[in-house]
Amino acid sequence: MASPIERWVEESARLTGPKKIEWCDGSREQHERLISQMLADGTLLALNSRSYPNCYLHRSDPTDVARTEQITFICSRSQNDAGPTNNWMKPEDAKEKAGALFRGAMHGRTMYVVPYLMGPAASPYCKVGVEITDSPYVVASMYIMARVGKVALDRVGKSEDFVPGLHSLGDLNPDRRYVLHFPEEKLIWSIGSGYGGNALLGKKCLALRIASWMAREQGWMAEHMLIVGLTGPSGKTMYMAAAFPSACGKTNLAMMVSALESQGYKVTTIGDDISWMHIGPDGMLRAINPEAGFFGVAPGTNSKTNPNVMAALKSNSLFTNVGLTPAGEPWWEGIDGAAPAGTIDWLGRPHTGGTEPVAQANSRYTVPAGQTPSISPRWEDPEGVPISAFLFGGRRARLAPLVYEARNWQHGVFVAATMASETTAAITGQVGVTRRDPMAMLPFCGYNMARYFQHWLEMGRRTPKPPRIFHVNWFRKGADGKYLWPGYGENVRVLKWVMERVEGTAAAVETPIGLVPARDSLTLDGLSISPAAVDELLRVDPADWAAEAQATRQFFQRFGDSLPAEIRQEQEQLQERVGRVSVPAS
Ligand code: OXD
Ligand code: MN
Repeated sequence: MASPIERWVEESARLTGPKKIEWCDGSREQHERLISQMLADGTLLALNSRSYPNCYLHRSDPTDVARTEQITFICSRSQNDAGPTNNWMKPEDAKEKAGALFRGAMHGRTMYVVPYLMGPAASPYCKVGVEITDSPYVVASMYIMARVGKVALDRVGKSEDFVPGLHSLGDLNPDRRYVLHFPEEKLIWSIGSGYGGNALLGKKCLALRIASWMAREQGWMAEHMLIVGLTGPSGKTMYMAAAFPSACGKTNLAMMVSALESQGYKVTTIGDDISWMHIGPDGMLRAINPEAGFFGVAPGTNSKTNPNVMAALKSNSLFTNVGLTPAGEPWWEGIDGAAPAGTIDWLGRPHTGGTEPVAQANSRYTVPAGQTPSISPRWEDPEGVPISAFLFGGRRARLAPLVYEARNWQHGVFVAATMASETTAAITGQVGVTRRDPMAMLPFCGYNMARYFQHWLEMGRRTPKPPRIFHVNWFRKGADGKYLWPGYGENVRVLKWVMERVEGTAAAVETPIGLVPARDSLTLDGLSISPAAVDELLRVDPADWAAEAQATRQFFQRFGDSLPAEIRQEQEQLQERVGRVSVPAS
């Protein structure tokens, strides 16, 4: 008798009408065959086999280069379950609309069936997904980003315990592009895009949107967080998870080379994008990285901003929409060195040296996680690593100090829920617009965010030893408009302060927004920074915070009465505290 997976594959084949069906077993031969096929038909170009062995360049359709939030929907039965921050469509309407597009969409194409695991195979917390796709590039990417093939089929057996995801490139027309999540059925449908976040269904669709819904039902957490370990001179490692909106340096922080290595502080990487956390038998939150690779933004990546990933991406990697040098090597804006004469841009045209970028702004590398020299020996620990601290942050040119600690869990949830980042010209063309992005989950929370805040509050109550919560801001600027903090490897100084707060050895000063480092509790030796800059980095301006409190109050109005009372209470407290300070002394 056919298994549930086989039945779903048959049903999908009846809908999409492929010329053949190929099951992906995760074997090397199958992978190599797929690569040869893509080299032959131009889907991939081989890079220099000496300097970039087993690396390939893919150029996507020029209209299909980024995640598209406007066509991403949560298709829950009730609109209220999707909440005010998600696009919503009735499940029947979504099936009808996208079903019409899927009908016959794979005509003349091969349908690949990709069973995959999110999470280490030995972990009780990993989940099985099965992606059906007509894009061999998606299959090759899934081979890097997830554990593919037999390992997943063995896990699911004849059970129904898998998340099905149906994907087709369709005709790549942006008007016929949908990314649909049916959380009650744990089903994903994606059509019309071959781009990472829309098409690699294990990542944002399963590991965040569907998983966040499951996590709330089952009492765990699926978060848009990197996971790092900080090892101190004693040899003991403390693990932290951090959430930042895109373009705030998550991947770079995850793979940072510590500026304090000579003092015995070293950073190791467990994950750069997603963290699944369960309450462990020791009472701590235990985090696994459900992914097996890094899908990072290429522009700006170089041997200063991220030497570890630069070393990792020298083999077995895919590059999407980057430039190509005459030596057959990838090139992007901000990589070490200028573009050599004869470089071809991401559209395949000779680069003329004009203002047109060589690499698309959202061009990517896809790299096996195990290849980064900074990978933690525990990155595949089946039980996960114990998390001692959460870090939240964004780009705030003026408002937020370098680091501050929340007074307690409830306050920390408020700090995370009010997280925001100011846009940069590179992203939107509109500089300095503040975007609220609670927990960096706005585009990824698969249900009503008011309930998500409630889930956070409950997880804090249920976790005997919850992580301490911090807010960081690497992007504060001085009056001259220049960054006050050097960032990158120097950020370890902030991680060290966090570690020492958890251990109870670092001093902090109470302010209306939380606990800011006492002036001499930060390790600044070896860093050339003026005392005035440090004061400015740690300053809390009540007038700015009063304006911020107004803005967050307005943001929360979207959630109406569903906003948890605790968040409302924290909001009122902030307003009261900053108000109190700003009253001039009589
Ligand atoms: C990503 C994102 O690609 O957050 O990781 O958009
Ligand atoms: Mn991300």
